[in-house]
Amino acid sequence: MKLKIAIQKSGRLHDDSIKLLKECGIDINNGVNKLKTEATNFPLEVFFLRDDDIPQYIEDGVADIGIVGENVVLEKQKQVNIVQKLGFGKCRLSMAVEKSVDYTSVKDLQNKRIATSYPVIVEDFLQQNGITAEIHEISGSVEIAPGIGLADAICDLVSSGSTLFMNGLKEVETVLKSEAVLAACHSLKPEQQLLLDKLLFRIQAVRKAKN
Ligand code: PRT
Ligand code: ZN
Repeated sequence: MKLKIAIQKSGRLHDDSIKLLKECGIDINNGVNKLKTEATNFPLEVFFLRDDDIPQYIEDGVADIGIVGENVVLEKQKQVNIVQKLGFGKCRLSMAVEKSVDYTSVKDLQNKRIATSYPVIVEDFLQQNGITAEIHEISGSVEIAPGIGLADAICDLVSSGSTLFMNGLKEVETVLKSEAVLAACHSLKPEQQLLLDKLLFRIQAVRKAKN
C-alpha cells in the first residue's frame, strides 16, 4: 500500500514541494518530464500535475493527498480536507484598479466590470459585501485588462506587488490570503491515514525547526 501525493509539475510551488519532501527525509527520483515517480525510502507515489487539476484528483481519490495553493482549493470548490498549511507560496488575492482611479471603499466596485481568474472567490466576496458587479473570467494576463478597456478592476494574485505597479495598477482590497497547503481526500483507507499521519508528523517537525 502506497500513499499517492499530487504536486505541481512545474511552476511556483514545484521546487518548494520537492524540497519539503526532501526535508522530511523522503528521497524521490525526480526525472525531468516524468509524470509519476516513487519515493525510494517511503511508501509514497508522486504525481506531477497542473495545480488546477489537483483538487479534483484528490476529491476523486486518484491522489490521496496533494500540495496546492489554498486559493486553488477554494476556487475549485472540491470536497477535500485542508490538513496542514505549509508556509510557502504565500500570496494574496487582491482587487486592483488603475492608479488614477479615486477609490475609497468596496462600494466603489458597484456595477463595475472585474476581470479575474477566480470568479467563484470574487463572486463570494462581492456577495458578502453586498456588491453587484460584472465578473469577466480570463485565464491569464489579467493585469492588462483595465489598460485595454476590458475591465474597471481586476482581482488577481499578488506577492511583491511589482506586476501591479508595472501595469499602472494599485491594490485596493485584499480578498484572500493564501499559501500552499497539504490537502487530503475525505475517504482515506486506514492504512493511508496512518501513512498520512506519519508524513504529517515529519512535516510538522520540519515546520517547527524553521520557526
Ligand atoms: O501550470 P500550472 O497550472 O500548474 O501553474 P499556474 O501557472 O496556474 O500557477 P503558478 O505556478 O503561477 O502559481 C501556483 C501557485 O503559487 C498559485 O496558485 C498561488 O497559490 C501561488 N503564488 C504565490 C502565486 C504567486 N505567489 C504570484 N505572485 N501565483 C501567482 N502569482 C502571479 C500573479 O498571478 C501575478 O501575475 O505573480 C504575479 C504577481 O506577482 P508579484 O510578485 O509581481 O506581485
Ligand atoms: Zn494553474
